[in-house]
Amino acid sequence: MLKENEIKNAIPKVCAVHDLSGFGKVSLTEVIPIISAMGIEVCPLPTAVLSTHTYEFKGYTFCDLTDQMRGIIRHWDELGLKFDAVYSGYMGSTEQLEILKEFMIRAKGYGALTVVDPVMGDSDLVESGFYSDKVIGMLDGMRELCGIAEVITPNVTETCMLIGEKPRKRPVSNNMIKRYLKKLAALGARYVAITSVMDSENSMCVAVYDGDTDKCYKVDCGYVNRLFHGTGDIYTSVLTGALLKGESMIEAANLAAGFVYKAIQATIRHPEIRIREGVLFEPVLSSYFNKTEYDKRYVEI
Ligand code: PXL
Repeated sequence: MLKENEIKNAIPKVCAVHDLSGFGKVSLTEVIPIISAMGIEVCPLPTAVLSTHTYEFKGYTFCDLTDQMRGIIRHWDELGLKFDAVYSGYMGSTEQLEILKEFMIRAKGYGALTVVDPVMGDSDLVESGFYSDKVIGMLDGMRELCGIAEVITPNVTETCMLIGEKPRKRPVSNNMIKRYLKKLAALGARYVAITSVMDSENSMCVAVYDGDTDKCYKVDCGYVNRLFHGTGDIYTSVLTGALLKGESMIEAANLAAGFVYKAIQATIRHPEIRIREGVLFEPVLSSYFNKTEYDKRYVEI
């Protein structure tokens, strides 16, 4: 459970540090609608503006906003803004990691929840060039950020990069999952969720570590034999919103997995949607957060 903080906002405010990609749903085009639908205000601190995200698109535009980020933070400081959470994703440069580190340490100091999705790539995405030299160059900075954040949500590839191991052949055994979780937690985070874990030939889960109870879990995501794009940002958005609303780590992780599952089910009804377009979460948004009960998708491991 989150500790009491000294922030006095009418409704919780999340500062979302992500890029804005105009087409192909990822980052802010997912973070803003999802967290808003959970009754939480989103204040974007954009890292870059792109015409599309970088997976399976060629010739996309990329406008780095490093200098803007400094000015935005300065203005917010003048306004005396305090955030209930700072949640980061795709970063445009190593310099931005330094800016974010300082910003997060201050936010943590006044009681904000800090969430880092250390977006660096996925082995399935290597061919797109996303897992580039630039990304490799950001690894040390991402690792430091993961030491500052209370919640981190890497995928399996990012996990291996962060803990300095070669990505293994899938599927990943329970013992291996627990080892990954503990090694990630040793970087400094209290709560860890590893996304897109293939735990058997035909099952995908999110692996969760809750430092409050020292327990590890697997949360079932439902298996579909197809790659989906932008699901990591959807997952961490719901997780962040649910933690801010007072859910325990495992209940927040469960709620997030259920949302991604439903968005994927909505997407596969439209085979004309290409992977790079992202998933159809919009039809799920209006009803999902109004329910009072959710399927239990997790087991302790
Ligand atoms: O979180 C995924 C993501 C975010 N932003 C950009 C990306 C990607 C993944 O491809 O390219 C720009």
